[in-house]
Amino acid sequence: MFSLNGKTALITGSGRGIGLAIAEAMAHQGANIFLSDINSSVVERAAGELAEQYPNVAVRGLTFDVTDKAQIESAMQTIRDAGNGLQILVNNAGINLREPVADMDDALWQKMLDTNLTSVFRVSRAAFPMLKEKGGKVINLCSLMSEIARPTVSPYASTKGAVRQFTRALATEWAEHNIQVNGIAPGFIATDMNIPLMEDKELNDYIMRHTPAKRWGKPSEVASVAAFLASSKRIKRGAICRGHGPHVGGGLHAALELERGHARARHRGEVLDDAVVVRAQGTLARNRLQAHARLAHEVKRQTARLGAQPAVGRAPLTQEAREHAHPRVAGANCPVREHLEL
Ligand code: NAP
Ligand code: GCO
Repeated sequence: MFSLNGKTALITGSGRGIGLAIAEAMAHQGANIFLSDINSSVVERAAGELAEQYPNVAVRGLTFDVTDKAQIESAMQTIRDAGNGLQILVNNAGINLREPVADMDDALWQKMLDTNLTSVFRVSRAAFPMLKEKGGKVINLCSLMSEIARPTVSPYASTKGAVRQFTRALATEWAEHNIQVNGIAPGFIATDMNIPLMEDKELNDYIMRHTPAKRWGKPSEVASVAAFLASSKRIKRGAICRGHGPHVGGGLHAALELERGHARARHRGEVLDDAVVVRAQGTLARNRLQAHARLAHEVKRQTARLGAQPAVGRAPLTQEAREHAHPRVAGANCPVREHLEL
């Protein structure tokens, strides 16, 4: 259904992890693949294995550092010389060096900016002349951290937030060239990048507790979304997906969205649309409209009981209402909350 037959794809940072899974998924759909990575032995091994797995497509390994302009240009020349141009670019290469801001040196910050953000700009710019020849797709790896954060990931969250905005801006700029630009926002995916988290019992437990799917995501689950976004069917029609794309995180983003709503209400002690935020039953991933309907019903009950007029706008929660408020809203201690800024 989403054939990539005859298309050529470049996936940066695809010697392992999500990038390699994306290369496999696109080869499976018929695309010719340029794997690339900073480490030549990693990329040659991965390219050899992929070529064996998919003899019906052309697979080549390119060793280039996405932070090096000259190496980027040389890689693009190699792709140009191969003769089929380039129709799909996946800006996947990325790192996550975790450090509290107070202890961080400029070199670490700059390395994160160069690898996760500036590379997306430089590689996209270098690929543009080939992409616009026949129309194409750019897929940027954003992150759940494009929108939320936790301690020690400030450079990562900053760069992924910027990649999200860059994706949106580029989508508006390149649409006229029939190049669709999309982002993918994976949640917590089981790759080498996250070994330290999987080994951190408290954080791992928090992630599992707040992820409706109750497990770490798999690189292949991100890859199938990438193959869909790259699907040649939409290159002709002009994609319906543009700008910042799907979350792939087992429902964690949805769950945190609902928590965020409660946290904001608690933070401002605000009355929401005549509704005092009170105990909202149901799972965290419950559809917000259903939760609102429950809130409205509960408000009427509470208001009748308290004999108060439904307050509108910013009104502090009454003591009695607070006692009935959802524990998180009432400011109950939520030890894991300090991990994620909602
Ligand atoms: P990973 O397992 O650490 O793999 C990253 C790949 O990028 C590695 O092959 C690495 O090469 C390569 N790379 C690093 N710096 C490079 C550079 N300067 N030039 C070329 N290649 C470079 O990471 P991952 O989990 O697969 O993540 C892939 C992408 O998805 C990243 O952009 C990440 O931010 C994003 N993402 C990941 C998650 C997740 O939970 N895993 C969630 C959201 C977004 P080496 O093998 O030589 O180190
Ligand atoms: C971290 C993790 C996350 C995930 C992912 C979430 O340290 O919090 O590495 O950043 O990798 O990016 O979407």
